[in-house]
Amino acid sequence: MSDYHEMWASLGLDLKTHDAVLEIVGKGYQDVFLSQKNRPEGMKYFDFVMSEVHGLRIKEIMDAKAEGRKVIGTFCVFVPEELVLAVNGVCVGLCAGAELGFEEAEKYLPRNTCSLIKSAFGFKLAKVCPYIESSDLIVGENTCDGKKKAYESYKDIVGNLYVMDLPQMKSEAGKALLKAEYVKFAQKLEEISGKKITVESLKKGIEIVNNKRAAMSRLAKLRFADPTPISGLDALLANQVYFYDNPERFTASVNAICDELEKRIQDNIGVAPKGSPRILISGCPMAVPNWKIPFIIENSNAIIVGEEMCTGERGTRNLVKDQASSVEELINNIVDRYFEIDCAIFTPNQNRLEHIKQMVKEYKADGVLHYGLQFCQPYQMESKVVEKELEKAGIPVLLIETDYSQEDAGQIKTRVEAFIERIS
Ligand code: BJ8
Repeated sequence: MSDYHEMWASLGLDLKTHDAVLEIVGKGYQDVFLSQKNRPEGMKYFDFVMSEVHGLRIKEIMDAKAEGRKVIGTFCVFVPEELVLAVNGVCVGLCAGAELGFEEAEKYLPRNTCSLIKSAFGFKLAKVCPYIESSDLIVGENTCDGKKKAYESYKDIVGNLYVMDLPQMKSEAGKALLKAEYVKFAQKLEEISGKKITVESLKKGIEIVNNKRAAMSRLAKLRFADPTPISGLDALLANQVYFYDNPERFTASVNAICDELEKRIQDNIGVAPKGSPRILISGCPMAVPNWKIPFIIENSNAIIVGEEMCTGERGTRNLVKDQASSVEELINNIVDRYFEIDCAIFTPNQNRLEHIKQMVKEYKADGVLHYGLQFCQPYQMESKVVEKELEKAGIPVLLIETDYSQEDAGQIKTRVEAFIERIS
């Protein structure tokens, strides 16, 4: 790896803490990913991306900024990357999956705030995230109460926060609100980039993101096979890298893995023996380096076959229709696609229940592990409804509530092992 210290210093990172973070994440990556057996060759690309996630990728982003392109940081899959690309911007995910800077974060947030929100504060306050520091605009969204209220303080810390309102109900009024917010966001992007969104530029943005999502769907479908050709950990990694990488290069790399996996399926090669217990994970998103639960599952002789999460199918399914002759019609098509996202902030949220059941069937899952972050009201509340609905359908469910610490890993492993025994 090249020496990027000068670049990190120019971004105002705390070099000592940042070096320590890279070392811990690098070690974790070795233990979790590189220790897996029989990985697809194509995962080498993702290993490289991860080794350079604060290096080469940030260098590329800085080069893009030098060319006048704007970097837009996001915390939610409701922020349409298509619009960012339509002004030739770069879209990056800012969610973090590690317990860092929490003490500082708790000066702004109550202790009983979910780890995802705390880490957004922690990473900023500890000055360890080059993505936050290189963002020209950070987009917050009024989703759960935690995020909505936290952005009021986050605004003062980052200084370049833009907040998007979001509906809470799948009604006509809700859809109209989403459209109004996307139109406003498009105007904001035009204002900061100095570029006008045209039919051509928006169609191009839609095409790039559709291709990225189509590649992820292709990868997901290959996991229907038994034996499964790729581990859940590696598939999750692709879902996480989805938020950082150059979209076109990412799409090509995922499609290359898919070619390899198709060959594996033909040759009956899998990462776990045929007939291994198959688990679907459902719930809150898992941001890098939050690999605790998948690591436990896949080191307990089971295999994860799908993710009903925003770092998974909730974030990548459904494409935007690109047939339209005006920017407004294209924005309508974007609204149609994003309005289908069944995040637990919506009430009621029957579509999510149907989607989980549909995924269980398609992926031939033997059981569902519902992952809820501690203090996450929407997903914790909904987990009870999910449990009831799945049990009614004869699908075994395990509800896990956890945070970013490793303290409960042993206890979770015991529960996961018992669950796997039950579904085997
Ligand atoms: S569309 S899941 S990315 S809001 S875990 S911060 S909900 S208290 S992340 Fe999300 Fe968008 Fe929905 Fe997806 Fe709040 Fe829960 Fe914390 Fe959460």
